[in-house]
Amino acid sequence: MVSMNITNTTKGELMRKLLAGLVTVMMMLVMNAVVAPAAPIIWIGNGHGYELVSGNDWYIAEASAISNGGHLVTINDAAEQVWLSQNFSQPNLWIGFNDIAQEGNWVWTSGEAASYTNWMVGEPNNANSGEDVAVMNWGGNQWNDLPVSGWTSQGIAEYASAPTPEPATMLLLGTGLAALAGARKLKKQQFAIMI
Ligand SMILES: [Ca+2]
Ligand SMILES: [Ca+2]
Ligand SMILES: [Ca+2]
Repeated sequence: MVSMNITNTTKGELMRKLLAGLVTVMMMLVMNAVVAPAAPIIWIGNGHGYELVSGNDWYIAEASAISNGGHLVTINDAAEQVWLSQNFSQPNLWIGFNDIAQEGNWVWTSGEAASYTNWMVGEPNNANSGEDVAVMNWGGNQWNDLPVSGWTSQGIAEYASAPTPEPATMLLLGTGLAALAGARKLKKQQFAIMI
């Protein structure tokens, strides 16, 4: 029997490692809950991270996205649009599409080519005194051009680089079964992958 080959010393060593791993993971979970903001969710279609950013002004939302290493979302194709609508259901979310520089010439703040649009019928209409920035989830899941402020208070940021597991998390993988289970739980919390 296998158990006969395990000495009291190795059992003790195993227990010590499991306990040490468990304590470390619990400390990390507590620290994570205290210091870490909600992490971006990742679309497996391109590996990019996405999250809501605040801003009742489009420029503030874009600045927030830039400060976190990205831009307001660039919706490159229908697949990305579908995923976004499924995972961000709030109405009227700022996106990076704008015609600020030249009326009628819509560009993305990321600099990516404008290869796809999803305007609601009749939009963009540059209504009232001018509408130069866009939201998604307008009247469902389509786009509308709006003034830069006053209509919504949130946008979606897109980050080209997916978050990577922290080195401390990787080290825990070697500290026993408890550590392994804990690290998986932590990783799942931090990097929820949504299809
Ligand atoms: Ca994109
Ligand atoms: Ca316009
Ligand atoms: Ca409009």
